[in-house]
Amino acid sequence: MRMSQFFLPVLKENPSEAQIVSHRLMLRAGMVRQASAGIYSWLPLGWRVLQKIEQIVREEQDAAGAQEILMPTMQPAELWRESGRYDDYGQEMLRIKDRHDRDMLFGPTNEELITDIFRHSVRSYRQLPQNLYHIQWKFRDEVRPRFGVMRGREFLMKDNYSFDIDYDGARRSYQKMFVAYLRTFERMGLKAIPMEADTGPIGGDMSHEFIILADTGESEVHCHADFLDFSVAGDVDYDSDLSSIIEHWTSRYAATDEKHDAERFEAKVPADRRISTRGIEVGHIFYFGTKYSAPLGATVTGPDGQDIAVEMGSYGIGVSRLVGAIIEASHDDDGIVWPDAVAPFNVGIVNLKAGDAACDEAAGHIYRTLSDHGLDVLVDDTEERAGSKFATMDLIGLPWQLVVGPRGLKSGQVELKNRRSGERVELSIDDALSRVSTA
Ligand code: 5CA
Repeated sequence: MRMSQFFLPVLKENPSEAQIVSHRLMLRAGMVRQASAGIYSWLPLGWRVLQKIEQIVREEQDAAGAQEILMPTMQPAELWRESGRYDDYGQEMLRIKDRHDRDMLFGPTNEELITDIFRHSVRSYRQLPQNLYHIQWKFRDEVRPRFGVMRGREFLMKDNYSFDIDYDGARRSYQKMFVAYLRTFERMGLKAIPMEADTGPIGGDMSHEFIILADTGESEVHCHADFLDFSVAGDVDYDSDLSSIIEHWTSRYAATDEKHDAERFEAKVPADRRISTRGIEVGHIFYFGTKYSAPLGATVTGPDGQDIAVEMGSYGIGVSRLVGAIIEASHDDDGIVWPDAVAPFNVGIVNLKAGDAACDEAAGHIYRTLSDHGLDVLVDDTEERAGSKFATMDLIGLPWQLVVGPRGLKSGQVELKNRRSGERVELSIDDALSRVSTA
């Protein structure tokens, strides 16, 4: 992509409405634009990141055996009356009437709709287990939408729903998602810590929130420092017994404020290993048994011919919130520092003298070679001053910057900068290309 043609409305000044760094940087880097309180348009740079995050989520869901579907944003109120949540959900639910005066709503979550799909499609225990997910916009009319995409009113969520014949099956489905979540967040360069959590309006009796530690997080959290060294990398066989992974990740104290027990915390965690800070909830998983299947009549015929209400769980990831959460976890004074896996482009080429034959030729050669390697490349071919080009590259946070200028080219050299470490080296074009494409 050429910067001269790219829709990248960067802001030179700090927007006054932004209270936290991720919101400020997303606005400054031209990633999003607010349409109304808590509702955003995603511009090309932001949309690219959102899609990369979505793709990681999708791949890890697929690997864990979930299947992708797409449910609508608009839902009929009747289903929510069947579960009893139509009135319970209160003002957070956006209620709409269609032209026939029928009550509709913009889905804040999908337990009812998926249970309706299930009860019309599955009859026998032999068709279980099932686990279906979608990545779809949700609407919650939050009292205080704030911090940009972190607490929006319209936001993108991956939500999935598991159906099992009994508690043991449901527990296995829960464990698979627990592990899939650890892997999903780790791939994005995040340290997400599973913490025992309250179930809130979703209900149920087994629940974990996945929390990124950050001063700007909305909830207070307490955990053991050992978590910072935990990892779930490597192959996982989802058909094997996952209990040992779950035990490892629940072996240390970790709780959000609602579940925090200061006495237990002090008893279980040595003083120098206690972390009490704030956190961002990027995922939340729930087991709630027959809370929806019983009232909605989602039953299957069991082995003995009796009807059984299926055991369910639901699992959410805040896909759009993750864009903000990743920036909170990874930025410096100059701008965003994208982890490779979610960067909007892998490499930015700064052509210091656009229009100069040698510079254009070298920048074009580098661009084509890296693109052929499957990397996403943005080339700054504008006539901006060098200082402003560098500032924009740092602001938008691409992992690698390759600076092509007339002076260096005389000796066949370009400058390669690593955005995260700040390290800069002068290299031949070939060496720079192989360094970036093998990184
Ligand atoms: N049905 C369940 C799981 S599928 C559910 O709705 N869970 S939730 O309410 O915890 O939401 C799942 C995730 O969506 C949260 O962990 C959070 O990361 C994200 N999320 C929730 N509310 C918002 C919001 N207002 N803005 C941005 N992201 C949000």
